[in-house]
Amino acid sequence: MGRWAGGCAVWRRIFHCRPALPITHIPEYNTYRTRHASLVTALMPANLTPEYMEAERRFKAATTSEEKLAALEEMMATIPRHKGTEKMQADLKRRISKLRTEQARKPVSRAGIIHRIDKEGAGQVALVGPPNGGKSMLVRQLTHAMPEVADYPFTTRVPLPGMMKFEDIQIQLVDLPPVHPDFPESWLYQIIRNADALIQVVDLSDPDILEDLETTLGQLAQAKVHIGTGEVPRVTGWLVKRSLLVANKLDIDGTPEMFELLKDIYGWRFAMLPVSAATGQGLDEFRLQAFDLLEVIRVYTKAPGKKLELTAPYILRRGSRLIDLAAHVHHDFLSQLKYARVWGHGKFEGQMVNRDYLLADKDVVELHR
Ligand SMILES: Nc1nc2c(ncn2[C@@H]2O[C@H](COP(=O)(O)OP(=O)(O)OP(=O)(O)O)[C@@H](O)[C@H]2O)c(=O)[nH]1
Ligand SMILES: [Mg+2]
Repeated sequence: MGRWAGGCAVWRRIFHCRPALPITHIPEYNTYRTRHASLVTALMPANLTPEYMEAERRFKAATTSEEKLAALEEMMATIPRHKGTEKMQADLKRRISKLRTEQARKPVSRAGIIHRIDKEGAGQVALVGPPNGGKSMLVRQLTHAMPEVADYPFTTRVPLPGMMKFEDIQIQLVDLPPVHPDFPESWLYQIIRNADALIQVVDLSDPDILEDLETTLGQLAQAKVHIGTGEVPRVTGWLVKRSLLVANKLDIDGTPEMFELLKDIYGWRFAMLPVSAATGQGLDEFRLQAFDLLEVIRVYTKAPGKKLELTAPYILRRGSRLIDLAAHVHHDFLSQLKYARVWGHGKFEGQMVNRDYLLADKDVVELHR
């Protein structure tokens, strides 16, 4: 305030013209305070990323409500999560929900259908890859969804989500049409860009596996999506997605050798997991690694003095602190939280922690206000 009092003409004028009145009784001062507060929020460094700026540029250039919605969703996915952007996040949420409501009311036209998958559960993992790799079979085995599985390419034409159980939570898998130049639908890449993480599925029994893999990477690159290590082009609009390369059909003769070869060539670039959707081999590890890709933690709350009953956990981003949990549980906790007790990850047996305590997966927290 002091910095403003000296430099601001409005302030000087208010102060000099009516010095006798208590400051909060001067209407101009109150108007000024309100304006100043919104200015301060606006000036708070938002540290917006180039990806966000690119999505915003696409939002401004969008002509249809579908394009607008896709761009807004991407802005939401790429906006940095911290205090300085809270207002922007709330505003984005409001605009997304308004557009969704408008779209839900629109009659569906046959031509130019655009598909979108709303996120559910602890996070959304999209399956990408060449035709026939076994994406649909994996989704069939791991969820209750029933996508068509067939031995010809391009079986899947529309996206289909399914919920995969991992321990006590659900992760959303999305079965997609193949990522291939012959399926150039832009909505496919919008879904991929919007997903929280990607699982690239390849067929170890396919002699063209290396070409197929490069084709997938090429298509993703055209959509400005980068996966794995390696340099990301320094051009705005690129998104880096956490990913895992799942090498499928490990039940077929000769595939373990092919997996070794794949590791030699791409091991430096991608985290890899060999599986067989047909026999179930490696699928437990698939669940675990899909969870790991999401970079979230599960936190349980318990009422003071009550016995612990493990109910559905809160899902928070890795790196969240006690205060983030408090905000999630109830907005009152945000201002009233005094301390918490924590049980978890081996060394906490009900210790008192403060609001900056860094939460870990499976922590049990008793909030006190
Ligand atoms: N042996 C074996 N066959 C598999 C396995 N997973 C999938 N398949 C077969 O591979 C073929 C393709 O499987 P899909 O799940 O339809 O493949 P997709 O990746 O969804 O294919 P598109 O929809 O065309 O992109 C089918 O004949 C499956 O039965 C596996 O683990 N082992
Ligand atoms: Mg399929």
